[in-house]
Amino acid sequence: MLQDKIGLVLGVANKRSIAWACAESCIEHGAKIAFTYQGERLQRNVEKVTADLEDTLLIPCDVTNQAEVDAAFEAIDKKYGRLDFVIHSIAFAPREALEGEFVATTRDAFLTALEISAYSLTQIARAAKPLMKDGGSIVTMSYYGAEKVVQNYNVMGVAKSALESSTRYLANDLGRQGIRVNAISAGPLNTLSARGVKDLGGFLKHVEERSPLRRNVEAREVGDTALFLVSGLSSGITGETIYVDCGYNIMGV
Ligand code: 1JT
Repeated sequence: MLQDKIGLVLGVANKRSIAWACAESCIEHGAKIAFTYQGERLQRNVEKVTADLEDTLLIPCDVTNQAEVDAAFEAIDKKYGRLDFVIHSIAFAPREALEGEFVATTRDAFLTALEISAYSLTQIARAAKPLMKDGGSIVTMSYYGAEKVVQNYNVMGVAKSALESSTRYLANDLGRQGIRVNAISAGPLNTLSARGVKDLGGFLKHVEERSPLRRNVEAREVGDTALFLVSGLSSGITGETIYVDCGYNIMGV
């Protein structure tokens, strides 16, 4: 399905990462993928996870450093000369901001969360645009807290709202170039990022009891949806947020 396609995946921290599940699904269907990482600690992890892949490219890319972002896309241009899809799976907020009351959010925590978790999509889309010569597909990761209040999700909810809205504005701008932009709203997963979350276990159990499928989503299912969104199967879909959450979001009381 993705033979001869070149993709970029941002946000692999280890084998459990949503970004890695997305990469695996795309690789299984023939894509070649470049990966970015933030900092030396994650570099070693990404090297380990991708050790068996051929024709890959690992590039440092801290989105708060524009020079690094520019260099990353230059490296992709140099090696492949083009780009067909991007999977953006990065977010950050200071740990203290993801507990207690939202009203306590500091200016610093707010700006950091919005910069890394929302603005980075626009930054990456702008850099990817000239490389997407035959059109392309950009996919980002959101969460239900963008739309409804989820205890403790706090400033990340505000950042994900901005991310979903950015997805629509980018889809409008880039549509005339044949570039589609969509978000996946994934159910909660036990990833490295989620480790920091207070009572993640209780939270996963809640979803298991309430979601129509009576279970939590698997990373592989999010990966397969990303595969669908970067493939031609979804050629008529852009600006959308697709829930991959075992149906949790459709429930009222
Ligand atoms: C971040 C973190 C973004 C955890 C995230 C996230 N998007 C979803 N999760 C999992 C999660 C987090 C909370 C939650 C439910 C799910 C941590 C690092 C920063 C970025 O609340 C019930 C807080």
